[in-house]
Amino acid sequence: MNDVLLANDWEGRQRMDEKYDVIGDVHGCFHEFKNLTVRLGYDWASGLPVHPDGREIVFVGDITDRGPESLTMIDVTAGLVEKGFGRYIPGNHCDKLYRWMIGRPVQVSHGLECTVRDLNTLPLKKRSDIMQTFIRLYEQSPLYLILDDGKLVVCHAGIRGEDIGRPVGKRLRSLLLYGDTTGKTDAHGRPERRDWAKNYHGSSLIVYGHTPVGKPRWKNRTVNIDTGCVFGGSLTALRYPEEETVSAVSSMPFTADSFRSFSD
Ligand SMILES: [Mn+2]
Repeated sequence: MNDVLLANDWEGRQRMDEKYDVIGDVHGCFHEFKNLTVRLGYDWASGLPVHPDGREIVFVGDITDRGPESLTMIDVTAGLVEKGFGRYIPGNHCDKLYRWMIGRPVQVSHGLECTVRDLNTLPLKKRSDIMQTFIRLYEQSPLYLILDDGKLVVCHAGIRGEDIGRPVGKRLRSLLLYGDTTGKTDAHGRPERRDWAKNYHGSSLIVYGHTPVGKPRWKNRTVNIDTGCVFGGSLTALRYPEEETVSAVSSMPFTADSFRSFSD
């Protein structure tokens, strides 16, 4: 009898305990992604990172562009999602790559040219396979994730407390993919952004990326884990429910101008 109860309890706990490693913007930095997941205890023997404790990888988007191995990241991400070992939401780069793949007119710039170049070096069959894989991944992915009964929210660039749980309309879609932009540009010609995290007073932890910062930036119950791996910073994971960050140093050249600093 005790054994049965223990077994049920154990099964219940396996279902209830949601454990995630949320990964910041990878931008084709497969080498750093692999290093980081190994440090987090993932086993690559199957060709995909699998955790012995059933932890799941969650990507905040922007897995491709700029970096050296965007196509490998597409394969790995799609493989994890297909097998139920991981989750993914698209970032603005993913959205643009998708639109390019389905033949929409987009500017092949800001790192998309690297992914397109990599695709164009492949034999036609392989090129078509990877495009189908990415199109399928993108089309089946939500723009944000509500996990652990709402205690954890993952988005690419931003969300407001009152948006959580709401269907995604045009305004929310833009906030999720691009952040809270003013429509103006700053001295570097980059979109001027409002600090939405400053105005967030909810209790769910919001994990996001999109804006490269020197180290993970905590503000209220939000954390930006885009530590600019492709710009020579590091690739960061937020371990949940532990709420601790782990970063793997980047092998890419450091470009200080790519990082934002906040006055808080
Ligand atoms: Mn982004």
